[in-house]
Amino acid sequence: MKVIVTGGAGFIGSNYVHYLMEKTDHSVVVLDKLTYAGNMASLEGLPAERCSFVKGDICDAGLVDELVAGADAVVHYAAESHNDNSLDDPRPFLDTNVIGTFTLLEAVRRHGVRYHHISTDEVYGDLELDDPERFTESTPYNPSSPYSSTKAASDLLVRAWVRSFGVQATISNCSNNYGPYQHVEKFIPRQITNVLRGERPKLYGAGENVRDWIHANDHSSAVMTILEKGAIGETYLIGADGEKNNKQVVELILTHLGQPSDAYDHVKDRPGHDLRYAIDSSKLRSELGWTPQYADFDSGLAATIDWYRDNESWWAPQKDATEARYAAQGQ
Ligand code: NAD
Ligand code: TDX
Repeated sequence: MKVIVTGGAGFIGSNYVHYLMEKTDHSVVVLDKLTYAGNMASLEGLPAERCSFVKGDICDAGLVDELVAGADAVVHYAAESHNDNSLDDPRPFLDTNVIGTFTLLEAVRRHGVRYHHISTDEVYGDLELDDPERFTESTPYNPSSPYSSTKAASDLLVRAWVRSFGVQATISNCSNNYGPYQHVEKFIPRQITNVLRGERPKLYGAGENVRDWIHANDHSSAVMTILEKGAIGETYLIGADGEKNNKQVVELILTHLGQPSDAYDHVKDRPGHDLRYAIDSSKLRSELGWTPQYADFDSGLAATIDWYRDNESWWAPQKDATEARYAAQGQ
């Protein structure tokens, strides 16, 4: 197959491109605008005969039409992805996450191309800490932030294009990813690189918010499984039973890096901060036979810490500007 991967120079998209190169014989065209979040260094070393790169915007209907016409499938990762940025300036989230998805849907509709839509568990809102139910495919949508509301909007567009126009699409909603190539603005890389630089980790509020962590490689294998075996029109939740509160994650990072586990600072909380996300991925496991390989968060985290220690040249160019933005927000 020839697969277009939008956002393939970003964190999860680049992990997926590496995964496809290693595990399949598909060829890939990466379509990426190279915003602040895109990094060509994340695609270094891939075989040029199977993996090409197009710099462009998913809102550019002419370019998207031309590329989709020659493809067998589109896997759509490109997005504005950071909640804190969406609170500061929502507009790019509307453009890329909503209009960009619309543009891709129109192209796959015209050319009859298979489409997989990458989304997030944040579309379901948040849970209480002691809520016995986790998110499932039938949990009502209840997004909190400009980011998650635009992702929710994009999911609903996909559902409408399946029903109204017969587009051959599937959707996945995944929990929080960690692993190599994640931008230092995000929680885990921010704290690892702070400690590597001799700075203290920064916890929003009390640090009791819970995220359900999955290694990006397991996200990739789940998406590959859905692309191969998923039923058209269906939504699949992806998660690896990795619930931890933020304080626990920071303590683990500090311990792995040989620091006292309480050597962190509490900083100003995120407005509207979602309390807890938790995924029930039974449907994906029972219907499509998927299982995560990184069942143990602590060893996946240790490998991720090693990657950031060994790849300072990848993250150092973004670190100062990212921290300056956080400092301006009191975080
Ligand atoms: P990221 O911010 O690291 O990467 C996004 C990529 O999209 C970048 O390479 C950027 O240059 C590109 N891009 C942005 N706007 C574009 C545009 N208009 N046209 C073309 N390219 C554009 O994001 P990520 O964390 O890798 O997330 C990828 C996808 O996975 C997103 O759809 C996100 O909603 C979803 N997701 C992320 C997580 C997570 O934990 N990070 C969890 C679940 C779902
Ligand atoms: O410095 C920090 N300190 C801190 O305590 C940062 C950057 C974050 N946090 C907290 C906020 C969250 O509770 O850590 C948690 C994780 O924060 P983010 O990395 O910003 O992720 P989150 O807001 O949970 O969203 C992520 O998962 C779902 C991705 O960024 C989204 O793209 C995805 O949809």
